[in-house]
Amino acid sequence: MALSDSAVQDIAFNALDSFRIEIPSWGFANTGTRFGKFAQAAAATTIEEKFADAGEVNRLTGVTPTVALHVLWDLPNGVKDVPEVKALENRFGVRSGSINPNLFQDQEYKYGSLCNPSSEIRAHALEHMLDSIEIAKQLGSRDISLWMADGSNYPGTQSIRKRIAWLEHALHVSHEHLARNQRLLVEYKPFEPAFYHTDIADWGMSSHFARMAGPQARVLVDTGHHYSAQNIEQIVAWLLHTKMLGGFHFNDRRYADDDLTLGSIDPYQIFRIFHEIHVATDDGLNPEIAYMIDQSHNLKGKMEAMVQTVMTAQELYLKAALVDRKQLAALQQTCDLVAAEELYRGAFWTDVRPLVRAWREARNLPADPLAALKESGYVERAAKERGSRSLAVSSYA
Ligand code: PSV
Ligand code: MN
Repeated sequence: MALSDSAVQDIAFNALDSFRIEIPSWGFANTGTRFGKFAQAAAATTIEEKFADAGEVNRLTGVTPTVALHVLWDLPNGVKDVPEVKALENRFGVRSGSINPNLFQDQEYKYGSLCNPSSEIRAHALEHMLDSIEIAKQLGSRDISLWMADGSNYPGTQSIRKRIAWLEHALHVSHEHLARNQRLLVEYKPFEPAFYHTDIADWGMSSHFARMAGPQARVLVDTGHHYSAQNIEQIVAWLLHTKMLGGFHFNDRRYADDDLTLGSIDPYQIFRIFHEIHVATDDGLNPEIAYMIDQSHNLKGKMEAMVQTVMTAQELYLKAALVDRKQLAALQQTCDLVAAEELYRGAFWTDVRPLVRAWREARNLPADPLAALKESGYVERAAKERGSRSLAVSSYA
């Protein structure tokens, strides 16, 4: 039996009320590929401008109350920068979200950070982890989100097992410094910048390191960090089952870690991930999941791309919420394959945009955030104010 319109609206409003997604400070700054950068006049050049942009995205969408910070890019002086960040939080109405240590850009990390064969370099990297945890504490941030570039490029040039042990140790020590409400999220990536072996290459390795670190550590799934054919929702189901799922970095990819807009290549993939989470929630697993965007756009306008991504995430989250999960479970039980698949696919093909629009109107938000961004003239104003700096900037931060 099909659900009534008001039942569908209830499901939709509940789902959208519960969905929040974090935006990355680095998504507002000029970035590029290793072949070059195309600077944008409206790109943020300071932490203040990044907070201004994040605040504007939150004003338009109402669902991005936190901004992920990258320590060296956003707090180059470490804890000393905390008061400035706090002032920006108050001024622009968005809080600091996950704190991302940066263990990949210093020259000394050429052969690794927490997995470097040099004990001094490992100690220095660990110190940065502890500083990042302290920054998170002072900012009231729950999550310290770790991604490392560590790995090697040629067979036989590093001891893979020694590096495992060094990393186990470093993460365990880091975990000991967490406050009780804090978490350590361990992100994996199969390759890039290392092209032979990466020290945390997949979800199994991340799960292992998180377990060795301690009970407040979890796995972070970046949707761009998988080989092409990998079944990401199965990984998510496993992480839910083993209670190790901590968060996501959302983006889309066609080939590797392409940083394309979420859902631009394979929206069905994200729908399937969200479905696993809705089922696990029904089953009482109560996963604590940090949804975050990890995209930095080179060609699209940064503000437009961020708003578009948030809207896409809401649409896909809602589509997955519309699956009649009771009926689906019955069809799975009787192995009614075609009916089960049609039910599942049917939710995916539902045009949920009118529902999201109705929800925004009911919550006093702009019905069409992209149109509202355009009408506001925010990007043009930013381009005028920032142009002389942003067009001269050629660094990532
Ligand atoms: C690495 O590719 C990554 O996904 C990590 O999350 C970094 O923090 C982020 O990208 C930097 O852009
Ligand atoms: Mn990431």
